[in-house]
Amino acid sequence: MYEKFYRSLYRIRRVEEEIARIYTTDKIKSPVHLSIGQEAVSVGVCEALGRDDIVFGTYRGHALYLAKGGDLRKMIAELYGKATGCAKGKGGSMHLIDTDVGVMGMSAVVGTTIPLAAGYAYALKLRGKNSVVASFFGDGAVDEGVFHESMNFAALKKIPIIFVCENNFYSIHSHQRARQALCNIAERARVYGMPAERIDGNDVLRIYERVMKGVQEIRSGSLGPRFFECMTYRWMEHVGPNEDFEAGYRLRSEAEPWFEKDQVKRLGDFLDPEARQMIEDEVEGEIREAFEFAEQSPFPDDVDLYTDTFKEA
Ligand SMILES: Cc1ncc(C[n+]2csc(CCOP(=O)(O)OP(=O)(O)O)c2C)c(N)n1
Ligand SMILES: [Mg+2]
Repeated sequence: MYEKFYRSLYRIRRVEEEIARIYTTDKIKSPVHLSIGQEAVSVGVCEALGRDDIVFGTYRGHALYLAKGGDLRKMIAELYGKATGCAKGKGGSMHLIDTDVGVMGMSAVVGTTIPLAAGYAYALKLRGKNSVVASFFGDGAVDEGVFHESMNFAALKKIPIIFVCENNFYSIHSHQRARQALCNIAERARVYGMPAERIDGNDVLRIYERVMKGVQEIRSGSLGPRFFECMTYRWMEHVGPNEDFEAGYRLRSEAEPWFEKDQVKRLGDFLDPEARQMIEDEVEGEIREAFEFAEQSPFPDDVDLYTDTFKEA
C-alpha cells in the first residue's frame, strides 16, 4: 500500500515541478495553479475511490486528475494547448477532464463544480447506481452561495457524495480569517445535516482511512453526504510557477511546519530504498515521455475553433 501511495504522491510532485520548470519557456499556454504541498488530499481520497467513482475539481486540479488515474500524456498536451490534450487543447490546465476514469471536469469559476457534483450524485442515486461522487473545492468556494445551496440539497436528498474541502487558508491572498466569521468549515457543514470532520490534510493515510470508511458506508446503503475539511497548505504562489513568500501577504515561517510534514518524503521514507528507486525511475521515464508527446503533438486546426462549444447530439 505504501508503494502505491508513494508512487502517486511522487508522480504528482514531480509532474508539477516539471511544469514549473518548463513554464518559463512559454510552451505551456495556460495559467497553472500548482498543488505542490497539497497532494496528499487528492491521493488519500482517490485511493479510497474506485474506477467507477466520479470526481469533480477545480482549476487547481493536476493532483486530482492524476490521483484519479487521468492520462498524464493528455494532461501535459492539454497544458501545451495541443490537439491531443484531454480537452483537445481548448481547456488548458484549469479544465482537465478524463471521463474514462471518472474525472468529470474542473472549472476556473470558483464553486461551480460543487452543484454539478451534487447533481451527478443525485442522478446516480435515482438510477440506482453504486458509485460515489467526490467534490473537491477550496476554502474560498465556501464563500459562494452555491456551496450552501448544494450542502442543503445533498443532505436533504441523501445523495452519495463526499465533499472534500482543501482548506489551505487562502483565497488568492486573502486569509480565511479576513473572510469568514467562523473558520471551522466542518462545523458549518454539520449544520446542514451531514457528518463532517476536520482532518490533517497532510496525513495521507489518515485521509484514506477516513474517506474509505465514508465510501464503504455509502456503498452499503447508508446514503447521504459526508464532509471532510482537509487542512493543508499551498507551497507555491496562487497561480504560476514560483514561491511568493516575498509578496507581503504571508511569511515563510508560516509555511515551514508544513514543509516538515511533506508526505512525499514521509511515504518515501517508509519504503525499501531499492523499491523506492525503481518507482522513481519509472515515474521519471513516464514524465519525460509525456512532455515529449506534448512537444511533438500538433496544435488544433483552425476549423476546430467552433466545435465542442455545445454538446452536439
Ligand atoms: C466565482 C469566482 N469568483 C472569484 C474568482 C477569482 N478567484 C480565482 S481563484 C480564487 C481563490 C479561491 O480560493 P480557494 O477556493 O480557497 O481555492 P485555492 O485557490 O486556495 O485552491 C478566486 C477568488 C473566480 N475565479 N470565480
Ligand atoms: Mg484556498
